[in-house]
Amino acid sequence: MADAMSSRASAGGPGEGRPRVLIARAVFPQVVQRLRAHFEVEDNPDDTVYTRAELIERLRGKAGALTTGSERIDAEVLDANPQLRVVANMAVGYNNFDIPACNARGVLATNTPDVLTETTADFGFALMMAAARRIAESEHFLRSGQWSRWSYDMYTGSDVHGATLGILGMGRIGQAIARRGALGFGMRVIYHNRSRLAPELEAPLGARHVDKATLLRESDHLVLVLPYSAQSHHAIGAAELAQMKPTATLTNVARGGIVDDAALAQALRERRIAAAALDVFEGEPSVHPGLLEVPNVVLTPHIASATVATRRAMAELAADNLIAALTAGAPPTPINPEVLGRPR
Ligand code: 8YV
Repeated sequence: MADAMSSRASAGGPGEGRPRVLIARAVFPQVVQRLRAHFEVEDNPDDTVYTRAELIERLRGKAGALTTGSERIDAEVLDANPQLRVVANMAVGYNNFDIPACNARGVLATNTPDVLTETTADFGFALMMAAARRIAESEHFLRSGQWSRWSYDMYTGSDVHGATLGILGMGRIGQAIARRGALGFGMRVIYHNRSRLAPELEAPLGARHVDKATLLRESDHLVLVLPYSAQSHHAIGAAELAQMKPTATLTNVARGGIVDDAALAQALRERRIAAAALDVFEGEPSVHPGLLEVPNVVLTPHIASATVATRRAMAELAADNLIAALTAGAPPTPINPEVLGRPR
């Protein structure tokens, strides 16, 4: 195929040398090298988190950018850089991209689905188990030298095996978590999703599609795996937490903002649910102070996809997308393929 986006405004096109790209955060040196074989690359080996103004400035003259969830790409950024043709997110979630703004300007956006599904599901399951079995809380107790004797009710939690696993957002990662629960731990799986899974996907998991109220009411362990959007903002707030069992746990490996962190901190403080496990936060890397004060929450710094192999696969897939979009070929995982080949 010819240059996948040859009809776009020129930015280092034929006759002007190789396209210029920005790698907005530090990534594997091998991936930087790979991109250097195709492009004039500005990378960020110090891993500076650019301010908005700096991001806009560094994008000047760039035809493409490899971004992470830290970089917001919206109308202001795109209008300041009309030569930008493709933004390749090294993440499956793309709530940092304003897709309508990209569409309106013919900018291709890509993400990294699939390569992180199983790794993220492993971590979601581990967090859920840590909350249910009070692993982090009891480790802090031991490390702080408070363990002087055994007692029958010391750090008793709730069982995972045989319990009801509730999943809000039954996409690829939700299904991978459901598989772990149903096939590995004999859990009963219920889920709520905009659309019901095909029967051939539900059947092997024994998964039952329920309304949100039933999900909240019946889950022993509720795991959130839905994309963030205006519609999913505070999908779990005080009203939803009040519908959960007092023995239930809540795990979020999706995005900050899906849970109302202030309401959750209060529910945990008042033991209205038993425990929570969070890998993502509203306004991260800041964490709501109320969450830092309560013992019954496991807190991790947005690392659900963080294995060496998976992060490498994510970076390579983002690079595949950039290379295909700016040289020749079909980007493997476009978010808005409708802009491909469209003049702008
Ligand atoms: C990333 C993620 O680590 O893929 C996602 O959506 O949340 C994580 O895997 C993070 O967004 C950095 O880009």
